[in-house]
Amino acid sequence: MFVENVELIADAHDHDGFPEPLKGEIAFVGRSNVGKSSLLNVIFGRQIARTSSTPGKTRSLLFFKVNDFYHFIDFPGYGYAKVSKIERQKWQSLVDDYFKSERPLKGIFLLVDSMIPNQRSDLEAFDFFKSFVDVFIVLTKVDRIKKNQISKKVKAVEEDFMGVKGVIPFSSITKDGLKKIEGILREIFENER
Ligand SMILES: Nc1nc2c(ncn2[C@@H]2O[C@H](COP(=O)(O)OP(=O)(O)OP(=O)(O)O)[C@@H](O)[C@H]2O)c(=O)[nH]1
Ligand SMILES: [Mg+2]
Repeated sequence: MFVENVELIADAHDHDGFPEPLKGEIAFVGRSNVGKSSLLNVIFGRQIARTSSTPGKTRSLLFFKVNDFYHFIDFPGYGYAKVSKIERQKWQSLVDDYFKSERPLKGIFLLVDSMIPNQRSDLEAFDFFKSFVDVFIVLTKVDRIKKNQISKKVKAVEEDFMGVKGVIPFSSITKDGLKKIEGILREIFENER
């Protein structure tokens, strides 16, 4: 287990809501409904991030304080067609606020749905995020696809997302991939303790 203790400490709708930085933070990003909050709950070992089958559940930046030293951040999802223009602009300005704030960001986990072809919105998000920090891609919901489909998807992601630091197939139901993700978290924070 990586997470020894966790607490939700901020639900930020803009810059003013961001908590004081700790030693480092990790952002969890991806399209609406891809499974960000579910992944965080598995990493935390408890149901603390709200999940929903309705896309767009997470609307703000949720800062979780982990092991007293780090923030793990649950980002609101992007790319959901039914979201209004105003909601889309809100998402953009929240993300801009975050990346302009010079937070101690150590890595990004970009979640990608393993069941669908590579999406333009994910490629665009990837290009943006990788200009700031190392990006790892988590392929979600692999419990829903066959083993040989998983390796095909890993290859397709490695080909399209140039410069990705790692691709991890994951399921929040079977917890496949959790050990690998915890290993990456340990590596990222190795020098931060
Ligand atoms: N089968 C399966 N379903 C999953 C998995 N992860 C998440 N889900 C389901 O997918 C839906 C969305 O999950 P969330 O974790 O709320 O997704 P999110 O990315 O936080 O969504 P937003 O907050 O709306 O951006 C829920 O119905 C989850 O139960 C998984 O690994 N396998
Ligand atoms: Mg969510």
